[in-house]
Amino acid sequence: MTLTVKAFIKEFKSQFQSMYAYSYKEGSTEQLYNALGLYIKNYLSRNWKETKEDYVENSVKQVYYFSMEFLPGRQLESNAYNLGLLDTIKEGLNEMGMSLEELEEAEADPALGNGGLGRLASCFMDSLASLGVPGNGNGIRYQYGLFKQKFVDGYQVELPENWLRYRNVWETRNDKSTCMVKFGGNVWLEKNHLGYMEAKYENTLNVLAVPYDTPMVGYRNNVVNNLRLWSAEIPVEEEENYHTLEATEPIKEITQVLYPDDSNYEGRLLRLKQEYFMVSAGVQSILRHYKKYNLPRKNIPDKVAIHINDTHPALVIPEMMRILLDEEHLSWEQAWEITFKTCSYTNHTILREALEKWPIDMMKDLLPRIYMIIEEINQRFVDTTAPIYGDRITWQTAILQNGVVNMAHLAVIGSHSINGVAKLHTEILMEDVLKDFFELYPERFNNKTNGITQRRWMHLANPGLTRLLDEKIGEEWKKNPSELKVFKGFEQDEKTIKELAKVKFENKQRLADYIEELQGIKVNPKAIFDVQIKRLHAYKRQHLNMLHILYRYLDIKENPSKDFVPRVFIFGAKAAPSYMYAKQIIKVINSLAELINNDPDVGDKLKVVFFENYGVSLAEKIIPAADISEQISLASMEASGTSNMKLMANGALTLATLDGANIEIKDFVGEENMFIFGLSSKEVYELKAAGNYNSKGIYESNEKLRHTLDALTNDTIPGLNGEGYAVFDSLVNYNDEYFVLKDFESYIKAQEKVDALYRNTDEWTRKSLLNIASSAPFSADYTIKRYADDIWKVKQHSEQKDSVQPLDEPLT
Ligand code: 26W
Repeated sequence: MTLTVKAFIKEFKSQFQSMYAYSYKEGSTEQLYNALGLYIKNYLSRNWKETKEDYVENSVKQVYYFSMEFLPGRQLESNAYNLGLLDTIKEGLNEMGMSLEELEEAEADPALGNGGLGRLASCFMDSLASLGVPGNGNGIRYQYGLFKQKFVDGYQVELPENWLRYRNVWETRNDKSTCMVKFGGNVWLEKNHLGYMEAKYENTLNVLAVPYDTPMVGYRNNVVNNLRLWSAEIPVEEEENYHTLEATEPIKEITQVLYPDDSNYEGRLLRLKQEYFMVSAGVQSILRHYKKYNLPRKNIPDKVAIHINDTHPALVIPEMMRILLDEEHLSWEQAWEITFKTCSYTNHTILREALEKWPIDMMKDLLPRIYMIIEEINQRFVDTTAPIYGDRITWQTAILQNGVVNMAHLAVIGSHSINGVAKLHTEILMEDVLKDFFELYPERFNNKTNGITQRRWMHLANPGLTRLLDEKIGEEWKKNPSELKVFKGFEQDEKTIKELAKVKFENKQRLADYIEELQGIKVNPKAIFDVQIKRLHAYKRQHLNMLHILYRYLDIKENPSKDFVPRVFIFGAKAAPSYMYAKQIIKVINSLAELINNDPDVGDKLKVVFFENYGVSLAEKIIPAADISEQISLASMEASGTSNMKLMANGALTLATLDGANIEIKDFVGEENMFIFGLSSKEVYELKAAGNYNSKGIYESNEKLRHTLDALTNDTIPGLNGEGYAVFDSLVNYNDEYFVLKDFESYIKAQEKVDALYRNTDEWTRKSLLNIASSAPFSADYTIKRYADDIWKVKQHSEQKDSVQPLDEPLT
């Protein structure tokens, strides 16, 4: 049944009235948004219920994606869109004198993640539902998301992100499905009257895990999957023991705030509590649900797949063992076979400092039974591995080493599948980071290159481009992204090239207006919009970008009559609050921006915009307007990247090192349609192995570079308090860990090529078109199809969906 505009208006009015007891005409934007959100949630609730029932009735295999982070973005528009209601709602709102865009701004953007890993989890949720794959998310309902970033005098300041302040219309608290999670205390094993070993606990801290469920709506297929986020509370029956507010703190703090660190592991007790809390509640709830299938326990792996998103949820493995041993009374061998066949693991980073290692003492105190099980897993691993492979490899791959629990080793030993997130990254896992394991278990390793959902990142973020594509190649690409390649046929079509250029220009105009409104900076929409949006980290090399800007600024000042192609550099990046160097880089970029944007000699030739508080909603505004996608990490360091895919799909040309998925971008679109520079990953490994890198030597011998670097310390940039020195020092005096100086020259050359090409608008747009047309392989639908087929062995269940066709050129 399709919803008419008239029916919508009537139902919306009554929805509003039932919530607020006055007319919608009196409503605030927040209230109107809440009413609309709840209206949509009611609308989809039947499909939500039926999807759940359908899965149980048909005993289908389900996948559970365990992740400490999800970054869903705003859900109003995407839910309305996937349900096929968007146009009707827009029209209805207009008739009532409102606009969807305006109401949408009242929606909080749930920042329950740090960056790429969390956003990937949410793209996957969208694809699972859209493909009709029975798949659920499992995570934490943090009361405070990733901090809100402000700049004060160019410095990053962190403010709390209270995203739940005005309620969250999408979630449903599910008191029927709570679980109890136990921490600390003493544990021992005792034979019970049936002769089974039973785990006995005393003095534990009991925490009630309360699930909040959020619908994950499939694209026009009536499927609604579930994202389950857990919140920690005091068990009702223990409430009387908590006399003061203070006493409740240790429980409430568990799900209070997201750790704002990515790519850096800190061995904090609270984080370990969060990990176990989420894992224990998730596994308990899965096994309880499995009982509805009325099947023997040995069939669990036929009906359940649990995915471990980076090592953060790796305690799934001992937790599942605990339940199967202590509560289901299976033998170790039976329990292990079930656990191992159920679990799979994705690695998302090769940075050593990001790999989790928990102190044994901490684990023992907090999770005594879990630690006993980990010890046993480790012992059995050592006992079976050492006789075959010898002591060296066994020692290097053990879970318990030097007083720590190595979580990556636990995840690898307990999972039947281990994957990286881009071809190069998987190779590096096999040859370097997890090399010894690759020798033990080659068959477990596989690659699954990341993907993005076109629905959010093209259809909704870029309606202009979507209309153009619909008009040129029909609408089939929306269900089947591989159809995008048909757009290649328009490469030589002058009219299409002009139309595409117009779409991009309008997007840039819109972003320019937004920049002016937000920051008061006037930027020329005819300039090249050069975009780097991602977490701030030295390995991602925002400071290389900064050095090029500085170099260009000096060039403009010294050569006033030279003809420059106007450029607007756009940044969005948060730094981990404790990451000093990253914060210093932010300050340098901001001070440099201040200098450049206010220098009358510069004018339109150069502008620098650093957005505050980068996140999903901002990305949706920036990406459609980008001309250049900066993907300039030191080769080998970026596992995959996903902004590279979003920017490509929106017609930006990629300026990149051969790192992560940039390599696959090159394979699909061709080297001639992007700008590649810098060391290859092989060269990086060789340079590291040789051990003779000398950044100071480069500084001394390269005049251009020296001139630029000196400007960091000679008061060229006003407002700095030593941050310029800090960057200079790390690059020149501390031997430049990420080879910024080594890649500087070739980066500058690549940037010159960018300018030269931009002078030829049609040629530029033609390449932009080829990028859009070649971006289909990075659809998360394909990625999820491969996870479902190769790793999880789950089927596309729903009847209505169109089965995803494999690509012509598979990424394996
Ligand atoms: C323990 C602290 C911590 C927290 C988060 C360490 C590491 C992380 C994440 C693994 C960091 C992350 O988000 N990695 C990114 O994952 C993306 C999705 O696969 C990739 O595209 C990025 O290249 C990778 O940096």
